[in-house]
Amino acid sequence: MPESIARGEPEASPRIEYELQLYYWMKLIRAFEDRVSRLHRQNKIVGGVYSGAGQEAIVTGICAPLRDGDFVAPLHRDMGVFIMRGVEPGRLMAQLMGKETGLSRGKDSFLHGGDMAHFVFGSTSMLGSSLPVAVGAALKFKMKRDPNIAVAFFGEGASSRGDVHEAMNFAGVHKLPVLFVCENNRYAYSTPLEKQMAIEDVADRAEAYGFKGHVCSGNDLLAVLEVTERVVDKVRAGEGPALIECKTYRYRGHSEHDAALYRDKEELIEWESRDPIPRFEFYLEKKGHDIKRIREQIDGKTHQVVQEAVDYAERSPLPDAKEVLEDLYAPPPAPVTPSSNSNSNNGAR
Ligand SMILES: Cc1ncc(C[n+]2csc(CCOP(=O)(O)OP(=O)(O)O)c2C)c(N)n1
Repeated sequence: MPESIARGEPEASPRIEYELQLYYWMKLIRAFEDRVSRLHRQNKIVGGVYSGAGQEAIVTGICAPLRDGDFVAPLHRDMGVFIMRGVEPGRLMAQLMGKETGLSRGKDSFLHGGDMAHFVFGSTSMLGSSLPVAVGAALKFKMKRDPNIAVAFFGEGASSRGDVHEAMNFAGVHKLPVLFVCENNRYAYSTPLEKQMAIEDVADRAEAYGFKGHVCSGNDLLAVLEVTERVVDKVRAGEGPALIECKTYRYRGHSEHDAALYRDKEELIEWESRDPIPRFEFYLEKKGHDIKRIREQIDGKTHQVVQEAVDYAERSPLPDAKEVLEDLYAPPPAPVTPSSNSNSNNGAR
């Protein structure tokens, strides 16, 4: 979309075009998630809805510098990762509505619905268990000398789980190309940060596993982008894993059924005043853009994209009951014959 905005600005440089694209992505993710929250109230969504509203700068700033073929394991709050990695918004919406055209053909809610065509692993119910999977992908990249990297998102709540530590330890020992991203939004469901961990920064844990931890404001797109661009280059160059902790806040409850009464209203207002979208608009305006015009154009476009996604999902059929047992298991591997086995280590696996 921003290419067309830039057409009215003949002097636009690739960097300006890129920044407008980032703005578009943040706005699209917010519009998509807000619509999903409304659809949930209309009883049109299957399963829980975990809105990432307020955390768009993290998903955008982390995913923008990635390349095709990089493996990403999002957390349950990261619908934006799918959008950023090129999954069609209509298919994502169909997944949320449990339709045949969704990522898992109507067999799941948003949780577990990955899209390996775009190298996006579905978020797992079991908190933190996607990190060892991302580390496995990174191990494969290293063994095959593939220049891709793996990215694993997790919350500060998940960081208290054993899987997370095992994954980081293994990645540190083997210097794997994996970026760990902690979206620290201060609450794990109703558990506040200080009841979750005895230290201030999750990033401090990285050092114990032999790599660097970085802290940035997750509500400042430019801050997330700056540290990600720098760190991703090093991870890709074979310098081993890294951890980026983004300090942020979620606006809505843990999920749509949670009124979040355990939070102080003042605290929410304070964080809303640090919203990543107006913050980036301020930056664009100071750089000389006509932000009112850009906002209008982008709002029009994001509304259209989201509406088309909803229309597509609503028009799509529910899955046929006959398919209920399809796609549950990977096809069995081809049988190993003595001749195809001749190079193996006495058949040992
Ligand atoms: C192992 C495990 N324990 C508990 C839960 C229940 N649960 C689901 S989400 C959540 C809070 C997660 O907090 P955090 O990891 O900080 O991510 P956030 O939801 O804040 O983005 C909890 C406790 C779970 N799904 N898995």
